Amino acid sequence: MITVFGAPPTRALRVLWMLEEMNLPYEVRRVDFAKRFEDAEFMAIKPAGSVPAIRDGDATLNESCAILEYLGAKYGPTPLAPPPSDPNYPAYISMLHFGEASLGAPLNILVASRFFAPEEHKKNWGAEFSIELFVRRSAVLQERLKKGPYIAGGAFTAADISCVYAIGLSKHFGFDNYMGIYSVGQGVTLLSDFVGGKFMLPRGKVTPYALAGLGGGYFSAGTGAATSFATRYGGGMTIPINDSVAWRVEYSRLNFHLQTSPNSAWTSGNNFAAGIVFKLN
Ligand SMILES: N[C@@H](CCC(=O)N[C@@H](CS)C(=O)NCC(=O)O)C(=O)O
Repeated sequence: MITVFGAPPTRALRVLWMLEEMNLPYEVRRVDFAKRFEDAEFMAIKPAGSVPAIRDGDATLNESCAILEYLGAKYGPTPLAPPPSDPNYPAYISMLHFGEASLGAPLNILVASRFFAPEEHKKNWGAEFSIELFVRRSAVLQERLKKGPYIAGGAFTAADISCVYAIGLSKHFGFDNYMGIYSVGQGVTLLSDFVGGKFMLPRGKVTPYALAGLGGGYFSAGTGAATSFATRYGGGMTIPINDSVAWRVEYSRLNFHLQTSPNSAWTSGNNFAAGIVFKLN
């Protein structure tokens, strides 16, 4: 029995997808990401501390795309892993590795910078460059798909699994627009609009997310009006009811560049929202 260390939405998804396609028996050994360095069994297999890894009898392997190659070679033949004699083999083997080495790997720098780095390091040059790399390199996929229905020719292969995961990783980054009209008391009305980024990490049926955005606020009172620059950050969770309707709860902190006291040029507020969202397909 093959044991897979790690679970979706990590790169373990590539391995599980291949195992399912090949109809091979396996078990998933979850790795608690926050405590992985204390997980002796996992660290013995993957001293680098990243997922996925597999144990297959006495063999242990890591690197998601190497695992795909191993499964095809060991448990094939399978159309998912064409042999060197196949005319599509050169495209297959290069795109299998392209999906991680060229597409997936640079995104790790972006994820770490945007979500774990201290505030002053979030928009570092390296993180911005990794977006540029990803966009430029993903054009290779378009070229491949102009030539055939799949990444490496006429049939679905492990190269598709590899590249689709990388594209899916970029989908965790979304666009967020947030508009609101509020009565803030003492005859003041606030009209605000924020645009920004969103990082979504699906966990089973629930999708928690973090968000950050920039925007503007327009305050109007009986006596006059003021426009101000504003920032917004926070997080929330979406829980689907069906394919097009979901519950959403969200908290965000709004900061307006507006002097309301002699000591501060900023004024802030907390925003809690709960409701139903509709998806238009
Ligand atoms: N090239 C490796 C990358 C593995 C990787 O970066 N995994 C992520 C999760 S999808 C991870 O564990 N990151 C945390 C770390 O490296 O410490 C592979 O394809 O297996």
